[in-house]
Amino acid sequence: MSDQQRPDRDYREVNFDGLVGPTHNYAGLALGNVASMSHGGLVANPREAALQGLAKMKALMDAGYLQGVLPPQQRPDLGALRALGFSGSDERVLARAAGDAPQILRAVCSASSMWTANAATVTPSPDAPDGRVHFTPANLQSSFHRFLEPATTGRVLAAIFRDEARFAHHPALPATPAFSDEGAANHTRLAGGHGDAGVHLFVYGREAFGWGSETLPAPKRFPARQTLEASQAVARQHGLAESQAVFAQQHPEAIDAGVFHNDVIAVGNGPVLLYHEMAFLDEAGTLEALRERMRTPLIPVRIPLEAVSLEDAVGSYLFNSQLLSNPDGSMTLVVPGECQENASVWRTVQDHLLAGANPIGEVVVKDVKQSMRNGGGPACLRLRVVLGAEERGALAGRVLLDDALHGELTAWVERHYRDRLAPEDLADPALARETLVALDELSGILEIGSVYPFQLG
Ligand code: SUG
Repeated sequence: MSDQQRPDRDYREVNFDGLVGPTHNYAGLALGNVASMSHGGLVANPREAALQGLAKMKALMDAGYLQGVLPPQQRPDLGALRALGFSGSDERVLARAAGDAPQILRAVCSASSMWTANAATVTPSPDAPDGRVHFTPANLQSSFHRFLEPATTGRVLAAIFRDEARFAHHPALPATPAFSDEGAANHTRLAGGHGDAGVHLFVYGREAFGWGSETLPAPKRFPARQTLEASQAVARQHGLAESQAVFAQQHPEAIDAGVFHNDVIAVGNGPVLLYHEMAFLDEAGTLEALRERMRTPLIPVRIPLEAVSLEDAVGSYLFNSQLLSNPDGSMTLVVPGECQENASVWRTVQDHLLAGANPIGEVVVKDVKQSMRNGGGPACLRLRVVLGAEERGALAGRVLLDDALHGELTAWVERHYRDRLAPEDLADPALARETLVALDELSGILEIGSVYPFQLG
């Protein structure tokens, strides 16, 4: 579409953060995610988790960034338990699952939809041949607890981005290992400004149809969640041409060190790609492919292994930061508190990032510890959607944060959330009832209509 056809030049990034759900807990569900594996069984504080998330959203809104919110999902997912053969009343289903299969009960209680970087892959309208914004919910088939998300995610996205003239929704890819898709956590759009034509960097961990070839590099310890075939399929759905997309393999050693998504080792914004030396298997080839396609010079900001070890990158989540554009052309990096607690990482932030020749002019520290203990940093908690002014005007529901909505959501959390949730509490039928009451009220606050299974009948 030409600029003449598209008068709307005011493109801005809206970060849609996932509101942490009332069943937030530490279940040790995610193989290859070091924080999740080491914190399973701890007592969680869902209220604090949700308030930490809301405080981050409010701080970014107050700083002038556009902030959106996505609702949590219905948990415990009793429908999933029934599909697995647990029957009888809700109380009986929960009791039997708790007795016979406690790990399955934990999975159907996970509040993992808070990590909306895994909700979907999004292509903004300037890059799509039909001039619409394209969405594909991630199938998240790598783990059972996350595989339960895409159906509701699809309904939520369709409810908010409802206007078919402006928004296109694709089905999640087939939920099978060959098309394992983890959404925007493995996707970065690089462009001059948000409204300029972008190049899409898709990062995958393994090739599905390459078996038979002994030489294909793959992680040895932990699973590679994203496949090349999945990334290619999403690019195809969205109509991206070869000249708009780069497919790069993640370094298998990084996956084995706990980098289960690319956004644990790299983050891009505008023309800037902040990445660790061990992010890509073929670093030089990846940068070259990006440069060939981009219409503006790429600004790589490379952090060498000698400055930050893989262990420190994974422990601090330095790269799971939000890199945000400011009106004066500078950028702000929103890092988790853990970066400040790690001496070599904090030194790198000062010496390499702030003092370096790059647009990053400010580093803001945010405390999202409740989420971090499950391996979710600031960047995991948000889905980036670049939208023009008219597209923002076409959003349905009340999902763009302002002071009033922030106040209502905070009061809602304080009314409904527990401040202590241990694994054994998940079988409590009162918890299931509390969440339904809370979510029904929330869909009213957000004005998104009926998106939950219990509302659909
Ligand atoms: O998929 N953790 C999530 C964390 C997702 C982080 N997202 C991004 N990097 N974009 C996961 O591994 C742990 C749940 C538990 O163990 O209770 C969990 O699912």
